Amino acid sequence: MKSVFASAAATAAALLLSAVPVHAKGPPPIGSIPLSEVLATLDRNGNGCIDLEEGRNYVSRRFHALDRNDDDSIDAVEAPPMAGETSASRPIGLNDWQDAYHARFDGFDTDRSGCLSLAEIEAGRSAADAGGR
Ligand SMILES: [Ca+2]
Ligand SMILES: [Ca+2]
Repeated sequence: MKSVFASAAATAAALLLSAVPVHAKGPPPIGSIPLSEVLATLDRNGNGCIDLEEGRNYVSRRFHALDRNDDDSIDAVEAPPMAGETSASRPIGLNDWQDAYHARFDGFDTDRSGCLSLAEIEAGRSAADAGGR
C-alpha cells in the first residue's frame, strides 16, 4: 500500500514538473507593454517620454532575468521569441540584445528627439505590426 502511494506521489511530481513552462518568467517584452502602462513602467525621470537610456535599462534588466543559467546569452529555451520581443535572434548576447533595442528605438524616434512619445511608440508598433520594418 505504501509503495502504491509512493508511486502515485512520484507520478504526481512528474506531472507537476512537466507542467512547468520551459520559458522563463520575468518582465514582459518591451514591445508588449500596453501603451497605457508604458510611461508608468519605463519613464523613470518623469519627462513624459521614453529616453533611450530608460528603455535600454529595461531591456538589460530583462536580459539578465531571462538568462537563468547566467552564461550571458539568452537561448530559445530560456526565452522563445514572443510578440513585441527585443530581438528574435537566439542565442543572443547582451550587446546584440541592446543593439537590437537601439535600432528599434531609432526607428521609432521619428522626430529625432532622443525620447519616444506615446504617439511615436504607437505609430512604431503599428508599422511593426504591419510588417513595415
Ligand atoms: Ca523619460
Ligand atoms: Ca543563458
